[in-house]
Amino acid sequence: MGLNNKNLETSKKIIVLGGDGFCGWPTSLHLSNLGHEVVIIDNFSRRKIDTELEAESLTPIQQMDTRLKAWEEVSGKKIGFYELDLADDYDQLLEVIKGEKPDVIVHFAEQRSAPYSMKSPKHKRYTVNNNSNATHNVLCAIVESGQDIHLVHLGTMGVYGYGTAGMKIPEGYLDIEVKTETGERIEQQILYPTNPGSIYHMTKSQDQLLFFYYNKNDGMRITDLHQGIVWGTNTVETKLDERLINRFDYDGDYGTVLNRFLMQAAVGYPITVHGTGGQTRAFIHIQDTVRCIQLAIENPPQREERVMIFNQMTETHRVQDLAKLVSELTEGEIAYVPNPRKEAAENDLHVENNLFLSKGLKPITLEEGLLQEVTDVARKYKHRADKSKIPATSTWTKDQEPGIPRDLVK
Ligand code: USQ
Repeated sequence: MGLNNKNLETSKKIIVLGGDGFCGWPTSLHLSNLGHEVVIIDNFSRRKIDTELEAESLTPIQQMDTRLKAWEEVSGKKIGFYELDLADDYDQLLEVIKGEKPDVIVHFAEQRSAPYSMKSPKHKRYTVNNNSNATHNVLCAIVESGQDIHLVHLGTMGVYGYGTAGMKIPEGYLDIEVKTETGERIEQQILYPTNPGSIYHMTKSQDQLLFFYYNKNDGMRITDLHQGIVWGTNTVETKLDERLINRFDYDGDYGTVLNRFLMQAAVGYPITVHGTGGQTRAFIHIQDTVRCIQLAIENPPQREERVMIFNQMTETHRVQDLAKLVSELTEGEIAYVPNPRKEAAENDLHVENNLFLSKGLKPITLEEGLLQEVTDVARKYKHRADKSKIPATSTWTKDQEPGIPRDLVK
């Protein structure tokens, strides 16, 4: 699979909010390659946070102008771009929606790191202000524009918490039975109760309520994707040209667990398991992320239909098993470090993901050789790594210790 020169008969105008980020950029390329007309809105907040943290993507990502020029050269397709802060620039956002008249808006534009959201009161407040205002402004502007736009939002598996009473986590809605005063039993479906584990996850839980309200009040068509932890870095489109390369975060705030383990092994740093490593989480490869967004766009809810919720994950793994897998693949050494987070030391996780499978998703799993590909990318760019940025130093409470390997504690 490579470049797609056909224009879809069902070509749509799609605005991608946060289209410069780790999921947003490859999604924008994928949708453009499919023949959709794509317009990105981004405020480069993620790049500004790189500067704040003095931690850069391991891969040399290019500036937006260069990215868009490269894509046009490679594919012959143009992607539009507006620099806007969605949390602040409401009037400009409304103007763009009125002018571009999108069929779909894909919303990635939120601060997405749990550790970053827990660093300090400033970071907590920034994450809440940014994420909640951005989501609300988008919803409000869609209603104000008077257009029938399908909103596809990137949510998180973390809204559910990671423990259940032995049941599979359903796709958004929980069947319940209530007993009335007369003893009658009535069945209902409610939004699965949220149990966020960080300020970041809390904002995504609050997003769910905003979607519920705007769907109920304005009949807005909304799909909320509860995504697991993304691993991998390349997609079909980002591999087409070095200038299209995607981000690879490895630092203690933005690096996610599997990519961190692969990168740590590649640069000769201990694989940092937080606590016992008994935490079980849901995972998805970045190539499946972009495919899921495509499937969500192709399968919109009807007007007046309730918010459609998909669990966007393909497999679950225990952190310690991932560490062992990476260690075997790379001969990397494992370090059990203090857990800087407040989370269950051990949990089981069973997740329903039939909706995407029924729409045609063929999951890419850890077995597919792509772990080696991530390792190769990490080795290729290891000269760009700053090892001092690897430990997770953001703690959930003041009395916790950072996740630094004991031998390396100064
Ligand atoms: N962990 C380690 N060692 C590390 C890094 C992490 O043991 O070096 C552990 C953490 O303590 C945690 C687990 O690995 O138990 C996952 O951590 P993570 O940083 O990979 O993922 P998380 O903070 O949950 O956040 C990421 C994305 C977020 C997304 C979420 C999906 O940054 O945007 O919403 O994954 S989910 O985890 O399903 O809620």
